[in-house]
Amino acid sequence: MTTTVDAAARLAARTIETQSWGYVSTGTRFKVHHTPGTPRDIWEKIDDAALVHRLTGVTPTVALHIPWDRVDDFRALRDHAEDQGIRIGSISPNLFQDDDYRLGSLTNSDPGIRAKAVDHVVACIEIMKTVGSRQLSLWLADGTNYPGQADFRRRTAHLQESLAEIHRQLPPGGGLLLEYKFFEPAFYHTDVADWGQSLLLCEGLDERAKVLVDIGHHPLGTNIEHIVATLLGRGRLGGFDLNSKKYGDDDLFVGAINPQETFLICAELVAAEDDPDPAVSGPARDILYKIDQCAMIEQKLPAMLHSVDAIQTAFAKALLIDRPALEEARANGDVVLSHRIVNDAFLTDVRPLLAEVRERLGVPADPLLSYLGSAAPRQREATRVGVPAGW
Ligand code: PSV
Ligand code: MN
Repeated sequence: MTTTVDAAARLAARTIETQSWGYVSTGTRFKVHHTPGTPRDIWEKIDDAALVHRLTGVTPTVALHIPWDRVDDFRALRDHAEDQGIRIGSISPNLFQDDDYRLGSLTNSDPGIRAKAVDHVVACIEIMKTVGSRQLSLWLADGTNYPGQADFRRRTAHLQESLAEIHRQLPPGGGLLLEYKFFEPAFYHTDVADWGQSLLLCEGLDERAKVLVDIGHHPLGTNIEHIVATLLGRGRLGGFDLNSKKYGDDDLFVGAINPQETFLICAELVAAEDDPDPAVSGPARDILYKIDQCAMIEQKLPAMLHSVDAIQTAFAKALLIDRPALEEARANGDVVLSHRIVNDAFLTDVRPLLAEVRERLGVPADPLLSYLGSAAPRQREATRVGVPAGW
């Protein structure tokens, strides 16, 4: 079993990436509600990401989405982030908000539209080089709405070819993370619908291409921790979009609906990090933990602080699983005891441990309450007048 001192050190070193679009006004197709203090542009989104890092000590990078976060001078944006103690993290291209992509982007049967989509992603790779980003985080909205609408195999072949072209342009040390989602906006078929399809496409490239798991992108009841373990076993789990869901791709904050699921996913990750086989532990220690949530009616910055805390809570519990006892119970075929040992860790109150971690990091013991009790919320509301940023 990991001692609490080891656990505190590991928790202090575990970093989480927040996302620029988590700080702005988002909503459903019915209504976008604005909340006071919302950033008006990418510069203010970075200010909020930096504030979250100052309060938590564990969120040193912020993900960008292009073109939502496009600026004329990305070097200046990089400096703006670095001046405040954070860096720009993964870059997400946007292949879903251009009329040309109505029938698909990288899968489109029109070579001109495929080339346009590839060019956009390559432009994002150029941004990666300027800002010093290591990961291209790619999600495709491509799919069809009706049976008969298109040829599945031909679309997959186009996609594989487009990905190979993109992959060749990655900067040294850069990786491609391919996210899957089983529906929405397409309702009949999605070209990268599940982890297996994403893995097959990644295996058609070299080891720098890995699968990204967005927690909300699974049918209800899916055993996500099993998917995570499968990908870890292949060394192809590259990252997460962390959030939670009750029904569809709800993008609620992390752990809100099923904290046990978050914990069980973390348990697989910790087990892989500690695996004696370096082919498993190596890639497991190089995973991007990105938040991908949308605050629809709630305050955005507190929602982000809450998610960071929920992720740390789940990892803290996972680190407390008594592994030797679990191994023994499993070896004895003791089903009830095996479950009991894992559940004991889940039921442990890790708030004192997290307070210790935060003391090590020199940040408030409770970042959310500290923020809410500070002058920052009112300052942000007073200074940020005008139109808040959205999608
Ligand atoms: C798609 O639903 C997704 O999860 C992708 O990660 C996008 O980049 C993000 O949401 C945009 O909101
Ligand atoms: Mn996502």
